[in-house]
Amino acid sequence: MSQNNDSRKRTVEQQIQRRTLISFSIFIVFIICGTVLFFRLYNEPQDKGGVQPTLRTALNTNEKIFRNAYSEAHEAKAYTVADAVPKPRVNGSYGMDGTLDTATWRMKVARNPGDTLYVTLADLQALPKTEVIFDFKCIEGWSQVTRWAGVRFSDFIEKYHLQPQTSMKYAGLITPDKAYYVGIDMPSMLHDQTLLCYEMNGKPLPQNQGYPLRLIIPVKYGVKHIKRIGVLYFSNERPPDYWAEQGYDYYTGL
Ligand SMILES: Nc1nc2c(c(=O)[nH]1)N[C@H]1C(S)=C(S)[C@@H](COP(=O)(O)O)O[C@H]1N2
Ligand SMILES: [Mo]
Repeated sequence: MSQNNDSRKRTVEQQIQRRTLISFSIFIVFIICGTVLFFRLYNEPQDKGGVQPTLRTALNTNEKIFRNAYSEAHEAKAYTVADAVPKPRVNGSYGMDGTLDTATWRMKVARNPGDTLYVTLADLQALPKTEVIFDFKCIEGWSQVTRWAGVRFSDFIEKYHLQPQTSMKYAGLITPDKAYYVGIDMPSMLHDQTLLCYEMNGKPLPQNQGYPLRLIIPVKYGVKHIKRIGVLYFSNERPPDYWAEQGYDYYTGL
């Protein structure tokens, strides 16, 4: 009887030992993996975006999952005029120095190498006007319902016969002084809520919100809504992107 008890006791002790050993081994494996990953990241040179290739691979994998999970035709939720805030917040002023004069401003569209199209504000206003009211989201964590109008990017492409250019993978946009720039995948550019925008709350854009022309692209976070567009071009390579170079995700889709 007592022998039986003893052996049972030992079994329990053995079990405890066994479990302790397993937990400890798992712990060691985690420590080793963590250390290996740490030194790998530590020694890895950063890419142009200041991000190590291992982390960039993770960001790009996230992008693939996002792209597959969200159909290209999905619409950002639409709101009514009454939902829109009267004085939208101003955020970001790179490439916005001084005031812009539309007497000399043109949007330069790099159609082909050595073939540039110059588009005035009046040219754009002559095209059909589309209004978009949506929840504008900044990566910094704020959002607000805002109201914009302009020409749908896809309408602009059609009227200016730029369909061949849209077979490229990306569009790039740059401020006139080249200080702010974004790159955007073509399906998002051609989305029917994406605007070359010249009005906010039924009035011309204020200078600090992109006068005379900005991008409104509700399927993306605020960073991609470039204010004061100077140049539009097309590319199969990812165009340089201001915030992607600071380590943010390139796609920044919603
Ligand atoms: N030229 C330019 N466009 C820009 C920025 C900027 O710094 N410069 N900031 C971006 C960011 S981070 C946001 S959230 C939105 C803000 O637009 P708003 O000032 O109209 O609110 O503009 C985007 N477009
Ligand atoms: Mo932002």
